[in-house]
Parts: sequence; structure tokens; C-alpha cells
Amino acid sequence: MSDSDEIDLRALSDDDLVAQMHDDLYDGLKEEIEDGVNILLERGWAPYDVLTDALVEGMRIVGVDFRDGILFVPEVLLSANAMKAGMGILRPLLAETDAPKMGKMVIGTVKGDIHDIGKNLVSMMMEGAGFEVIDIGINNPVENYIAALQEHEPDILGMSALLTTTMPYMKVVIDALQEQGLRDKYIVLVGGAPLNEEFGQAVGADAYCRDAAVAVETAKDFMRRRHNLRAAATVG
Ligand code: B1M
Repeated sequence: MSDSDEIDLRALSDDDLVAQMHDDLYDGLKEEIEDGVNILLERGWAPYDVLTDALVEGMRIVGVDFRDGILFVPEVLLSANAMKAGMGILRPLLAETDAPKMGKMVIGTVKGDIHDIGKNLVSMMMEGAGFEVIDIGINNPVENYIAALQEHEPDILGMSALLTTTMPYMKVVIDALQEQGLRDKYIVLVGGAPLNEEFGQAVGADAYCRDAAVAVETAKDFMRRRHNLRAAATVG
């Protein structure tokens, strides 16, 4: 029996509940995470705050202990599943927006990489900001990206990589776009924990996005520039 079985989550203060949710995420307790998310929402928390303070911060703690060899893959998988369950409740709330469609993005995790929590979060936030998002999932070879770009004709291509061994694959995709004369058709945004600004430039992306909020702002910024360029071309 876990500690959470004895704890009445509703009796906890907000701070204690969030701390408990970090523990529950660590222990991979899906139902408790779902309950915690619902309670915070009932208490009037904004979905974005539930996401960042309770779930993302909890996953950060899991990541530290995974790195230090305290947690192992099976345990982290349970945490990831609990995180996804919580995100599942928040997704429709974050996507609820009357904003006019800002643009379209195809996003996927690169070949050899199965991490998808960060990518899913970026998708959710982009949808919430009024973008249409086509998520092509994990472990994507070049062919998948190109097929999705041709099928959906987005403004933006987003790529995610969480491993130092898979992040170079982003260059493979960008080089293929270049070779096929497609590179300039898309705004290419990259992200993932091991990346940085310099890496983004080195692989030929338009921008590196540190987190989902930055991805949204960067995407909006590039879309604004794109609209301005088109307007200028029409006038000229
Ligand atoms: Co893995 N894993 N993992 N893992 N895992 C890391 C990445 C690691 C850093 C842990 C560690 O050792 N410290 C390490 C990589 C080390 C390295 O490469 N140097 C690692 C390893 C080694 C591995 C395995 C090789 C372990 C093994 O098998 N021995 C294996 C690899 C499997 C594979 O992909 N082939 C593996 C497996 C797994 C699980 C399956 C158990 C699970 C993934 C479950 C899932 O995703 N469905 C898992 C997890 C959960 C993690 C950690 C703990 C957490 C990742 C996460 O979800 N973070 C991670 C530790 C860490 O990152 N510190 C780790 C929360 C998420 C919200 O953040 O993904 O960074 P993040 O996304 C952010 C930003 O990066 C950015 O915005 C997001 C939201 O703010 N962003 C983008 C991300 N993608 C973007 C795309 C964009 C824009 C922004 O496009 C526009």
C-alpha cells in the first residue's frame, strides 16, 4: 500500500497537494495524479499552472533521480504514464481558445528516440495558442517528416530529441529538406533537453526552443514575420 492510499488529497492545502503530486508522480501513481489535477482545477487553478507547477516540476525531480541512477526505466515509465494521464485532462482545457488559427505545425520526435512528453506538451501549448498541430509521434525517420510535410503543408516543422545520440538526426532531416529544395518552405523549430541555441544554428534550424512556452512565442514571432513578408510582396 502506498502512502497516498492513506492521504485525503482534498484535505491538503494547495502547496501540500502539489508536493504530494510530485511524490505521486515519482511513484507513478496515475489515479492519484488524475485526482490531484482535478482537485487543483476545481480550486480554480489555471490549467497552465497545474501543468507547470505540479506535473512538469514533478517530472524534473524524476529526471534528476533517473540521471543519478536512483530510478530506473520501468519506474520512470510509470511516472511518464502518470504524467500523460494528467496531461490528458489538461489538453482540452489548454486547447480551448477562440483565437483565430495562427498557423499549422507538423511535429515529431526524431528517429531512434521514443521520448514524447515534451513534444506532447509543446503540441498542447501550440494548440492552446491557436495553432493546428499534426503530431507524427516518435522515432521518425526523414521519410516520415517529408511525407507529413507534403500531406499537410504546414508553416512549421517541429522536431524533438531527448538523447545526445539522436539529436544529430535533426541535421539529417534538415539536410534532406535542403537537398529536395523544400527547406525554405518551412519554419524549422527544434527542441529537447540536451539541445541549445548553438546546436539549433549548427543544424540549420530557424530556432531552438528551450521549452513549450518559448516554442509558442517563437512560432508566433516567425508567423508574424511571414505574414509581413507576404504582405510586403503583395504591395510591392
Ligand atoms: Co529517458 N533519458 N531514456 N526515458 N528520460 C533522459 C532524456 C536522460 C537525460 C535521463 C538521464 O540520464 N539524466 C537520458 C539521456 C542522456 C543523454 O542522452 N545524454 C535518458 C536516457 C539515457 C534514456 C534511455 C537510453 C535509458 C535506457 O534505456 N537505458 C532510454 C532511451 C529510449 C529511446 O528513446 N530510444 C530512455 C527511456 C526513457 C523512458 C521510456 C523510461 C521515459 C520516456 C517516456 C516518454 O517520453 N513517453 C524517459 C524519461 C521520462 C526521461 C526523463 C526522465 C524525462 C523526460 C521528460 O519527459 N521530461 C529524461 C530526463 C531529463 O530530461 N532531465 C530522460 C519532461 C518534459 C516536459 O521535458 O522532454 O525536456 P522535455 O521537453 C521540454 C523541452 O525540452 C522542450 O519543451 C518541452 C516542454 O517544456 N521541447 C521542445 C522538447 N521537445 C521540443 C520540441 C520543440 C520545441 C521544444 O519543437 C518545436
